[in-house]
Amino acid sequence: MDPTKRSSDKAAQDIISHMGRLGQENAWDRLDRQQPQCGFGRLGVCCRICTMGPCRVDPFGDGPQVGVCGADVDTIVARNFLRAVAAGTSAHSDHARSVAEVFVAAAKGHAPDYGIKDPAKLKKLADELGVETENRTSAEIALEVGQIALSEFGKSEGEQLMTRRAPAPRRAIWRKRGVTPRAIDREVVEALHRSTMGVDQDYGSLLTHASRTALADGWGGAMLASELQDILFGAPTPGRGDVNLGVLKSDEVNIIVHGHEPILSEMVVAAAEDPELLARAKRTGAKGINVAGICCTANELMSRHGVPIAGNFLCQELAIATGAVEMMAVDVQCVMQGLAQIASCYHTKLFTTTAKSRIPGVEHVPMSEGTAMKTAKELVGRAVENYKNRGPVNIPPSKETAVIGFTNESIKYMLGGKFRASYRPLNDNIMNGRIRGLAAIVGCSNPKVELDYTHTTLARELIRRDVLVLTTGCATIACGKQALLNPREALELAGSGLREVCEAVGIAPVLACGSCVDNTRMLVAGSEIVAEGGLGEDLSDLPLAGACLESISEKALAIGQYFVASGVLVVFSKELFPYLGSEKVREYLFAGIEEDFGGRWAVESDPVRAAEIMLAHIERKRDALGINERRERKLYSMEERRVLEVS
Ligand code: NFS
Ligand code: SF4
Repeated sequence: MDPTKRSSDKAAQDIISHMGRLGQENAWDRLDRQQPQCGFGRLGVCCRICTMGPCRVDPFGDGPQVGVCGADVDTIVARNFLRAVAAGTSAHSDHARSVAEVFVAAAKGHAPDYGIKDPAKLKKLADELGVETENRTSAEIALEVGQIALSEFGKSEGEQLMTRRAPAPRRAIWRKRGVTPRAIDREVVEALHRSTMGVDQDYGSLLTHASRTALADGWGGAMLASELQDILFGAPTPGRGDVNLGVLKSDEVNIIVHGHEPILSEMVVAAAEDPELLARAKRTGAKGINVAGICCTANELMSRHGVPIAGNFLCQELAIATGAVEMMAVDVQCVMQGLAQIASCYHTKLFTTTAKSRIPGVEHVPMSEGTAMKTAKELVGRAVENYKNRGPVNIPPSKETAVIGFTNESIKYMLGGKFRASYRPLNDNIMNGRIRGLAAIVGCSNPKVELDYTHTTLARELIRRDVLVLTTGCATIACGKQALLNPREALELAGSGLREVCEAVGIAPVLACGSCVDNTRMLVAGSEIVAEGGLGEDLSDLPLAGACLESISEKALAIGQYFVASGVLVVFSKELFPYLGSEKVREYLFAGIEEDFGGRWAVESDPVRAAEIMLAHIERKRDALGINERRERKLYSMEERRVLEVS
């Protein structure tokens, strides 16, 4: 076990070694014990949808080529792909539904601890949804907005309302292909229905429905989650915070909130400021109460409150193994069951908090909107009480300062100022070539890949070549740990054109845009960049590409698919894309789909080569836009250039 092969980050290496010395198991060890992993599963060629199976198709030709029902390899792989997209969509969207429920409860006055923190954003969303705002209170507007949002999940007719934000040519493509998403739940249910035994057995139509399902996520559930969270908890604005395990404090009560829904974590942060609890903490000998986040909850909290980030997905067990965590409260998604095991090796109290997500042997403290603050105080109180049980601690010293909290609105504001907030300066600088294009680096951390290595290498490679990087999810945290979200340090690595623009407007070349549901901020930003003019008519015209090279989750696949169906090139690691067993599915996802939607998938595990693929795509888009000409005529003198710049 060589910790430098497991993580490119020093703090994680330290704790991995520490756990190794103590014989404590983590995700990397469990991955080792799973070797060799099933080759059929890795290619997506096995099916256990019905009890005539499980069936598997021999990808090398000697064995069976169809399942008992006669399903061929294309059907089997396409069904697996569709089911994963549907599961990912269900996760983001069920998260959105919880937020919408709290939103409605808050509007009705049934959730006294929550309120409308961003009335301006509420009004804007209300206008978009056709909700009357004149002479009405925020609560009245919010109630109607919340009810419309809730009906987006199960309405019996009509299309997803947020798709109206997409450029008109994009909406026309969706209509032509029959993939404009209807009710979110309906698309997920239809995905399960189509992919059950004996229904849709055409890989092409299965994959088309994967687009529709994913669009119900990106332009439906996930987008609503971001919108409603911003209104309830306040839209993020860029601010500073610290990232990495070094944010844990040796002399304070450390609380970690982990998961995805800010419903829980917002309250824990507020409860940790309670004077009575702080006094109790002091009485136990602690200097204070320190709350830190893991996974997407961390992104949500830092971008709204500057709460420090302890780490991304693979750091959840490591954080506990520092011995310094009094309490970890989890809600939904990306919470490893292995936490229960490692928590039992330390004094750490682990709590599940939502009815949807329980772990055997872990105490459940249900969080409900009506009594949220009371429950949060109880949780913080339990952490404070637990401080006295702490044994020796081993907190790695590493942490980096990050600027985080970029949104569609705040990027425009940074670019143009309060009164002229606009994408114009960005479009102009893409057109004049100082910025070559935009890249999204998103997603998870996977023990099959050296922790944080591909996200950060890709980010460095892209900014060096004058591509402005937008990042979300665990990739954001990876960038944060390696100082790429620190404008001063990251600008040193940026190409001269990008650097000049970033310095002029005061932003880093890597912009942290929030959690995974906030990928939808990029769709909105892209649509507004198109509307600003000069860079084509559709999202697929933009010099823009996305990558997720450390993906673990079905959610990442749903995100990838809605980017592709929105016209964007998306690169995943080859090893982490278990749908390569069918030649026809490969041909469609890597090429054919581009004719349908203007976007496509690519697989590449090496981050430098992935950057090349993205750059080639960006330059092709620039060529098609006709904005590369000026750069090619290199014979202008400085004077002539100045004249050109002014004209
Ligand atoms: Ni996204 Fe957030 Fe991280 Fe991956 Fe999991 S936390 S929703 S799925 S692992 S980025
Ligand atoms: Fe096998 Fe077909 Fe059943 Fe899948 S659906 S398990 S391929 S018989």
